Amino acid sequence: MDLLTTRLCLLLALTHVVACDVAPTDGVFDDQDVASFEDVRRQDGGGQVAVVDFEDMTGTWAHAVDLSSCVTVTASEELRSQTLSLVTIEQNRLRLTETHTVCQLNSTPLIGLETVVPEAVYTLPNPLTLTSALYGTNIGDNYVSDQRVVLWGVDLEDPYEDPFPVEFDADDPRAFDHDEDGNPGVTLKVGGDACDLYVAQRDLKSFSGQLQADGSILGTTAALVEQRPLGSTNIICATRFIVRSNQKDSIFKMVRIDDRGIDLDTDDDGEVTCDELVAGQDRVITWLSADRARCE
Ligand SMILES: [Ca+2]
Ligand SMILES: [Ca+2]
Repeated sequence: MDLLTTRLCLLLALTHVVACDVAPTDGVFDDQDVASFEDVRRQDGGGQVAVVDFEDMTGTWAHAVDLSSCVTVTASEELRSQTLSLVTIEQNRLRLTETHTVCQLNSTPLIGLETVVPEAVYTLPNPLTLTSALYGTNIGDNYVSDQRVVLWGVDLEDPYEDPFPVEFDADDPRAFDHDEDGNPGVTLKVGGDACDLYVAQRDLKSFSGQLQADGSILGTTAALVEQRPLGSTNIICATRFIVRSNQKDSIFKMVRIDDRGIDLDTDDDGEVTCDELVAGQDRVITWLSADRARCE
């Protein structure tokens, strides 16, 4: 196997997250005492929000997910998948209704190459709505969300409960050209121009954390990502890999970003946009670099 092929095979592992072993859970998160969270607290470029108030969270928030997975080929490597979303919250006592818009989606490179999810793909399912609950409104109280589901290139009657097809190809009536590029499913860019991979995917995540003194919510993410290849421009893209999710190093953070928060409305039009959030993301979270030590 030549070097490029080896690299591509490793890279393709990133796009075949078929066997994450952690199912989404409604359980209350109670263990943040791990190195990754200390890193985030220490490196966080954010500041104190204008108002720390968990009794009235209605407004605009940033939602950052820094998901860790472990890819084992010859050795175990960490992949971090980093999603930044804009969230509008409506609070009714201890219940929150959240509407999410994905603004940015990046993955850390593996051996210098990366898989790119085009903006035309990650902006497809917007907006996403889910509910979440507070177990109190004091610092240290818990926050737990329902599952957030994102479907790419597949039509399921019940996106949460229907089994994801095990055998699945481009002729399956449940598969469709979601990003309307003329190819089945959605198209991911692997290793620059080396390979276009067409996939169908279901991404289920739930979030849990604790209310922080700086007005943010910090916790972890449980993820179950199922993906099937529907075709590719290069035969080696058809190789299937298994990737293990790593919940203990998967971080979730929510920060208020309207004028009661860190105020990312830089043009003062009364609304925080995705562009303004992306420009100000260093004040929301410091994304971690991949570190194979987390996967040993
Ligand atoms: Ca397509
Ligand atoms: Ca604005």
